[in-house]
Amino acid sequence: MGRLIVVSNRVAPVGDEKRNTGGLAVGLLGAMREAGGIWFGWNGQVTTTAAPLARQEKNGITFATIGLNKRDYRQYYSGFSNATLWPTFHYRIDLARFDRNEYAGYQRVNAMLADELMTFLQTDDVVWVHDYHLLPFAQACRKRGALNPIGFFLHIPFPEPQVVATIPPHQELMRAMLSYDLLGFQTETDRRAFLNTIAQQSGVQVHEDGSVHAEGNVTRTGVYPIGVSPGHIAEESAAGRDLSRQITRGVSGDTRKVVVSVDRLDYSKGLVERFCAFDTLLETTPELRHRVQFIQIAPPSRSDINSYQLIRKQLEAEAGRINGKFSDLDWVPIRYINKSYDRRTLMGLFRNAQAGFVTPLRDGMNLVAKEYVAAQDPEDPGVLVLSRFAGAAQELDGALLVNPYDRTGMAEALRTALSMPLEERQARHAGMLQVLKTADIDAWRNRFLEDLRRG
Ligand code: GDG
Repeated sequence: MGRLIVVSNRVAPVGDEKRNTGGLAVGLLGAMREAGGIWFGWNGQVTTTAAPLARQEKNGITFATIGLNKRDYRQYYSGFSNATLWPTFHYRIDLARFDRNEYAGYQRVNAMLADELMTFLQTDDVVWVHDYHLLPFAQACRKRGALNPIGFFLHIPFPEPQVVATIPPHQELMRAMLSYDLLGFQTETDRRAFLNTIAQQSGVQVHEDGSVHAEGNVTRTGVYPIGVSPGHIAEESAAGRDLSRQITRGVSGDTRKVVVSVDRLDYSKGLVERFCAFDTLLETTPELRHRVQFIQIAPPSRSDINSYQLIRKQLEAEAGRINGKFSDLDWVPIRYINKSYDRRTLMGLFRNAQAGFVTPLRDGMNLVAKEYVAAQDPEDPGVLVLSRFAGAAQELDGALLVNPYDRTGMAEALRTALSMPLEERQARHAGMLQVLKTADIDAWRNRFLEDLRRG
């Protein structure tokens, strides 16, 4: 079996694996370890001068990383990737901008990464590329002569054709995606949207099995919902339970119910709408005041982009307004926290919370929803309140599904969650846990890699 080369915008930092690495990184590291693999991509640093590719080995995996200079970072990362593709793919064309120079930078960095890859690519290597930063990466590799199997997995949603069409070079981008041998999506909805886009905008033939035939090349498509490691999470949550109790004791007391949310601070996660829903809950259910504690953990992300600074300001204002309205000497309804915690604490916090409140406006999958379910005590589980617009909603049918644009509906679901009888909670949780165990992170990567290798 040839080596596995994983390519992603960001390579997870080497070391400190146990404490902080998320499920995705652990799943990918496992696959690379099995196949003697290489993880290749940006090291997260912005440099003033060009830095050569650095290689570091750990536990049988090579981390091959490179820095980006300021212009590349601005145009490729903050620009076209995160100010054009990210908002558009999350249906926020109101927040998207297009700048030709940024697009040129995006293409330039993809070409530069392909140049680097070619320096160590061997003929029997299999290449697995991740996410929207790298849509034209396979095309750049093919231009440089790579004949290897190259697969791509899109972690975020794929939008409807009319939305894709708002990106000026959309046809070029869609064509470039057809240089991949296999394209993986989180849900059937995403895959369908991609195939419709290709059929409508490129005039390329789409076959019934979901493959696309263009210029002598066949690109297969598939649905691979990303999963978690329920076994690991159960261990982490049991270990983190006391830790998280100590942290929350001061705020939750013994009788208060806890509602928890954890998201990167991103406008796609529906945080403002969620805060408003909590406001509505307290407004319409006075008996819950003093009795419920909402903990929102939201580590800042992409904070040099305007729309991210704006969402942060809006949230601070909302948290302040709601807390000002309802707080008492012994109770602050919303704990809004802009920092990150280690994984065990987080999983322990999930386990101690009676409701997981996961309400993105759009999300490719949403791992937090799955982690919340996996972290519960099966004997006394909490209830997941989940947006119907998260990919996870297509699998987690034991959740209370909500429309994140309907604050009254969200408040009602939260009320239902907080008063749900034990038997119903157990039944809903058992069904969802079974789904998580069957379609876990190992199954996700094995299915994708088997399909890619099969060719
Ligand atoms: C993209 C897609 C798709 C969060 N805060 C802390 C922390 N986290 C961890 C969570 C979870 C991960 O980060 C976030 O994953 P999500 O899936 O919720 O969201 P995105 O970052 O937007 O991920 C998404 C995903 O890719 C995978 O395909 O599901 O739809 O947008 O694991 O637990 N981890 C730690 N401390 C924190 O404070 N340790």
